Amino acid sequence: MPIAPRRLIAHLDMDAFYASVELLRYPELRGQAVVIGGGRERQPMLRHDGTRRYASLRHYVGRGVVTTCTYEARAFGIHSAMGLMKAARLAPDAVLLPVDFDEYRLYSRRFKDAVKRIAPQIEDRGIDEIYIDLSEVPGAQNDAGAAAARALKDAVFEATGLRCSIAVAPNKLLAKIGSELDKPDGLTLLAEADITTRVWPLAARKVNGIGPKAAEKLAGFGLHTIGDVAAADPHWLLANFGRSYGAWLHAAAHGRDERAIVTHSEPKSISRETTFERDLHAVHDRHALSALFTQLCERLAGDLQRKGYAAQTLGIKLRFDDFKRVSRDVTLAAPVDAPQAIRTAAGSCLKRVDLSRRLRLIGVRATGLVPAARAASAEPPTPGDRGAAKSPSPTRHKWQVDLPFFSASDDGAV
Ligand code: TTP
Ligand code: MG
Ligand code: MG
Repeated sequence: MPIAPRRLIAHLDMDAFYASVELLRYPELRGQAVVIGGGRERQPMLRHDGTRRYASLRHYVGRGVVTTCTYEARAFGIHSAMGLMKAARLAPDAVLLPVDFDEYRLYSRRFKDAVKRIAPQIEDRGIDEIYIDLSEVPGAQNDAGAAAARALKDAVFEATGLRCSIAVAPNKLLAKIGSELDKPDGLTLLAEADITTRVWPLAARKVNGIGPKAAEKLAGFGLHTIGDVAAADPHWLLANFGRSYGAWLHAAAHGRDERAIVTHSEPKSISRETTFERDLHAVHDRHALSALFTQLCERLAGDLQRKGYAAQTLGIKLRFDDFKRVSRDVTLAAPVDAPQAIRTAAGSCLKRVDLSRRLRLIGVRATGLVPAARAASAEPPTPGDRGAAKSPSPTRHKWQVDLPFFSASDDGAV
């Protein structure tokens, strides 16, 4: 019998993710303290001479918080969730940029796709982080995953221009702790033998699963570091933190974690959206808009069919030239996955919106997903529809960005 390979689990987390994506389009800000947060009204202004004028933190008035910031801004003591006015006191000259989730989602997808081409076993943990099972990646067993991790960092940079930090460890718990040890642009190998020296001195809070409340309670007993928790009597932990959490605390502090990489999750929604390069008007650009809308519905149908789902509810999302957002949806009598049925349903939503302003973005979203097999009796797919699902990605229209996003936790934040 072949021996099972040693588990090599990596955790990858992008460095200053939203801020780094912004620096790709505003490279002149590299090296500066840049804070992401606040509303759209702080869009950089293009001057006549082609240079840009950025909002600085000093003029900020309001209750907004820092979403994230560059490492240069962190040097002033600024961090995520800090009030922008407090941040302004620490670094008045820092540049303030608004958040642009669509852009971050695009880069999130790009870096994950780049990783998957090298190591297909990944667990999505949110917009900027993933676990990766390197156990069976060729060569990884020879050097504890060092070369594979280096290759992943290079592939992410190649695909996105962004840096990330990776740790490789025997399990998810240690990998997650490890990826923070050498940020930014880190590559950390953490073995069981390193637990006492590298993990035990860290604050208990660094364990993913010890939240602020548990950390406070531990501190109340004088347990501050992971090592303190590891040294505590396991029976005492059970008595004070409950059987299940107490036992987990003991195991976690000793770096034990058997959880597998979860590579699949059922999607809650599948959607397609397009941001136009110039804003379009429902009447003046009717033909272009109608063709794009139909194309989006066809692509959504292709996505649904490829993934094997039919949708009970179809919705649209629109963003106007003043950045106002509108969404509408409709729940159907039977789930659908055919392009024409999706176009009809989405079209009925569009009729319920005042379209007097120009549009920046249009999106179509399928929710209430059911496995297509269960929906098949409601609407048998035509051969043409299935053909569309198999065809490669259609060529892009020159002024269109097509962003598919496929989310297990989409909350319909339209
Ligand atoms: P993080 O990975 O926690 O932070 P980061 O990528 O900005 O920086 P680091 O180099 O330390 O990893 O979060 C990823 C993104 O999630 C971050 O860029 C912005 C967003 N975010 C919030 O919206 N609110 C928050 O409180 C935090 C912590 C992050
Ligand atoms: Mg990050
Ligand atoms: Mg993260």
